[in-house]
Amino acid sequence: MASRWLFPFLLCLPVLGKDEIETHGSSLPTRSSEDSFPLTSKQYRTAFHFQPPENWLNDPNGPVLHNGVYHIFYQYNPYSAEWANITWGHSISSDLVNWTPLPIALWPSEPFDIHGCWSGSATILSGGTPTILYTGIDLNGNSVQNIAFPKNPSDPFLREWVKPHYNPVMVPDGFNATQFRDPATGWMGKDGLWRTVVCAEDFERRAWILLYRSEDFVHWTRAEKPLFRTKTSTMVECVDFFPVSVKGKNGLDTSTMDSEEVKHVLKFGLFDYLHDYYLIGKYLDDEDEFVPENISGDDHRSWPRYDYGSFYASKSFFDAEKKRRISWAWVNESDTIPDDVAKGWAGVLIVPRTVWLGEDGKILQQWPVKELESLRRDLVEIKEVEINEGEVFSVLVNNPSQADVEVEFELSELEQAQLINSKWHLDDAQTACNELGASVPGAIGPFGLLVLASHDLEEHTAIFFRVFRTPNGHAVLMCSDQRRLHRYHLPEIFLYEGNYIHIP
Ligand code: DQQ
Repeated sequence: MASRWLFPFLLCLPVLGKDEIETHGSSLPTRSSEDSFPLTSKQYRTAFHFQPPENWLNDPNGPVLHNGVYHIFYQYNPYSAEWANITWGHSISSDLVNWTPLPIALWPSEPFDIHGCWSGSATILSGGTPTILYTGIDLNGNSVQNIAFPKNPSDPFLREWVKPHYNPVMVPDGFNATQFRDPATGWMGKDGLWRTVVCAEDFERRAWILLYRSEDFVHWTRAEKPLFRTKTSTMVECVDFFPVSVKGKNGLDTSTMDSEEVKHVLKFGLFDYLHDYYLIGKYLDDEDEFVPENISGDDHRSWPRYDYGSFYASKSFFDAEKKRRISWAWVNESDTIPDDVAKGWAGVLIVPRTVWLGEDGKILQQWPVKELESLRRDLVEIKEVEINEGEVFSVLVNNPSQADVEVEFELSELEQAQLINSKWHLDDAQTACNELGASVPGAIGPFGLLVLASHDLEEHTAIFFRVFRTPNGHAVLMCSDQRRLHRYHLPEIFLYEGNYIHIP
């Protein structure tokens, strides 16, 4: 870490702004949170993140690149801004930045999906046409897996989808019939058989990731051995299973098999915690066995999170044109149901990210796709500002509810950092973020950003850091805290979040 200044300060990006930059001591121009935009204001819609023109969105489904067109499907309520009447919304793009909404791809209409078309995936079959596997909630309220094909495979936008009458193609035999869902993108083994995995729960409420095989992608047989099982949560959701290269950032086709140069990632959401976790390991395709390397026991608290904050139900795909793997996820950006209904929308997707295996082979790395840089304009550049303890440096920009911020903090006197002790929960950053918050003073920190802040700072989201000494070097605790949002209605687990970054 560079050593220059000690920065026990907060940098503030307010919600309301003019086209100017102001530096203040501890006093800021007053404007109370009461003056914020009305809830229904378009100001709160996103410009960088994907969201449908109106109504409710949750999980990203079946992302795929087909003939130069990116497709994103998503769990969508066409009638209202609350979770109900779930269909597959559909949008397309040529650059992952500008999206065109298309007609809904899958509607509940048949006995095998009449109560909802839930999450699933797209797989490009041997002829080059994407095929959808999705969960249907059937007439009895049970979960089954269904298949759907493009009605006209030569339509460049794949606007219409057909659900063959022979559905369902997988049923929850021997498992809890209401907890069986989210089929992953298929891959083909060296034996020429397709595989997919599906999340399930047994009658003791333990989570399974079931493996299925098929010759034709239509007739599926469950393998005796699951790909994975865990007791750390009840159901798991939205499984994603994909290969990563041990050399460099290039993504790999989902059917890339076991070799010295390939590891596999098994990602799933834990239903009890609403967070996505991932395991890295070797997939021995002869035996269809996945051997995780980065975990030591069956306890999610020691497993790596895919990301922090409101991030769930992620789903990746291989971009064969640019040789990269791209990941999407759902951000549960919502208020109370009446507020969501009043403003007419709820839920966005993360900005698409390229994902690859870090050099140490132990963690995934992610970065927004390059195309997003085209959204950058009205650059505000501030260099070398020194701010003293307790001060706030305020940056007021033109369209302040959308900002892409790059900030570097340089710290001096790292030796001042407190030695970490059990009080700071080295293994449990979330508890540390909660207990320390943004206001408990420390030797180094808290310092960081207040974003979406009202001028009086009554309302804000804090993203802040603390530096500790550890027996092996330093640890930076990174936290976000949304407890000062004016009208939040988030589950407690999303309100404060954090992660320790270890620096040798
Ligand atoms: N959302 C879908 C399910 C999935 C859950 C229903 C995860 O298929 O398990 O909208 O957010």
